[in-house]
Amino acid sequence: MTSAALAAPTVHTGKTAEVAHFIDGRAVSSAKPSFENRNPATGEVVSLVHEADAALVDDAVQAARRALKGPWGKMSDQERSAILRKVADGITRRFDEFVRAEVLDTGKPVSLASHLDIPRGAANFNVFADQILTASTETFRMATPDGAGALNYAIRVPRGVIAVVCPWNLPLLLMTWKVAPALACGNTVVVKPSEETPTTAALLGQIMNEAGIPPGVYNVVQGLGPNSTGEFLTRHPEVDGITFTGETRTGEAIMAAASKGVRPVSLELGGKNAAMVFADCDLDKAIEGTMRSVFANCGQVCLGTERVYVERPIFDSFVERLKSAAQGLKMGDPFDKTTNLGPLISAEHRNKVMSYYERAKAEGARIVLGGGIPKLAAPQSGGYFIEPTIWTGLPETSTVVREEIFGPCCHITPFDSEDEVADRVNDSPYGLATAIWTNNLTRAHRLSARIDVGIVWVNSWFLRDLRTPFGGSKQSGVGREGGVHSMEFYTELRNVCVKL
Ligand code: NAD
Ligand code: 6OD
Repeated sequence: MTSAALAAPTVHTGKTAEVAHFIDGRAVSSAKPSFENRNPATGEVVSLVHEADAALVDDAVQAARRALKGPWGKMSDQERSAILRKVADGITRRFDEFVRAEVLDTGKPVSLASHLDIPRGAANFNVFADQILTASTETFRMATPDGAGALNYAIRVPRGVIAVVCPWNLPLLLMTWKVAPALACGNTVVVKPSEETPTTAALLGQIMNEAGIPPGVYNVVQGLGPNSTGEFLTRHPEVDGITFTGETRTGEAIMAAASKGVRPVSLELGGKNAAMVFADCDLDKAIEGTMRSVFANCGQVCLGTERVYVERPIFDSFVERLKSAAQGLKMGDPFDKTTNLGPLISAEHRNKVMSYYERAKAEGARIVLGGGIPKLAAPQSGGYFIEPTIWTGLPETSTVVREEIFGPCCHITPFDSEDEVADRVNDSPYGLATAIWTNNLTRAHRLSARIDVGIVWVNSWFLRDLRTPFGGSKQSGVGREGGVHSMEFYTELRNVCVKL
């Protein structure tokens, strides 16, 4: 294993760029890059990515351990908070570079990357720079038999080295959603970005250095999951906690890895989210919100809607209006500002989504729209585009109504009563999010308490104050992150009792 410093992970230099690891404050290479990173919008190779073996993962974990004992471990909350603000400023300063890297890695429209992914990457650091300054713990003055009493209070201490394992759908946003609170609380991190989207995590290493984050506090190891970097990291005995976002089955593997040594986990997993559209809703707003929740990021959003339940009196008009709006989506070059539907992340993922499209046909769905692969001009003809698709007519037991597809598609079912729709929505192994479209706010409150999910939106979607708890119930996850809830995961509470 060589550990030579590489040129900073470059994006689009003419010759194929290499994406490296970032360990102890510098870019580090493996002996050679081991896999290609393709632009999903064209299928062309964007970069060659290095893969960390067990020894390199150990280097990163040891760097993170050393950094806990260095200046980072001695800094006040105020000092860390100020540095995190510089990280946010650094992302904003190099905004275009981050946007370009994210668009090349994911194929997502530039409008989405520049309005959501990259601004949220910066915002996550500012939010937790604020949060750490208001974190508090309880203190009790207690009575003792001798009358002198005792002072019993709690302090928060960093958990230690945190492994951060990330998916590909919102790479910078979801990674910083974990890295920012972990660092705010005084931990050090080793990040394992998705093999599909390695670049922005590497680029963030440069920002960390510029902002004054000491070497070893933020480390990145590139590679695959099982029998590779992800598994080496999550099984590493000197990792003190694991935070993961990704598929439920991977979450199970990570939970099993964490059981060795009894390490805590925070898991943000899959979903099969529903929308409930009542006849008394503002239909224009329900169509606009459902369009976003089904098709944003080409349906590759864990919070996205794949099951739509519409009250029978407005069922036909809702289906027609959603179809007509979806026909207006524009696929093509993601760097074109008018493109609003990008490709899926990979050929493999498109095969998976296509298998559900075929399954829907076989199960007897009525195909309202789409169902196939579009014909686009070069170079997008080489990309992993798929048609936006709407189905009706399937029973609740069918595969496409039960399983997470993670593509630009939904099934629409009519319903006749609040009880019926609540039971249907709850009949899922997942419990991440739901959207309720109604002007009857009493009903909205009633249903919000009844639907077994982590997040309920009423007449909105994806809207949220970042101080509130985020996470899922059932197979959609374990734990909550956001605001003070992140503090709960990224710190240990230590009880101190002082006899007076
Ligand atoms: P994934 O589970 O396949 O991969 C996520 C990460 O885990 C990758 O970095 C991968 O390399 C790594 N990994 C895979 N197997 C591993 C193992 N055995 N040990 C350690 N690491 C391993 O998920 P994905 O395909 O990247 O993302 C899509 C999924 O993520 C969807 O199911 C989606 O619903 C879910 N997701 C959930 C949320 C949420 O907040 N609940 C957010 C985004 C995505
Ligand atoms: O907004 C967030 O903080 C968040 N975790 C979003 C998750 C989106 C899933 O794809």
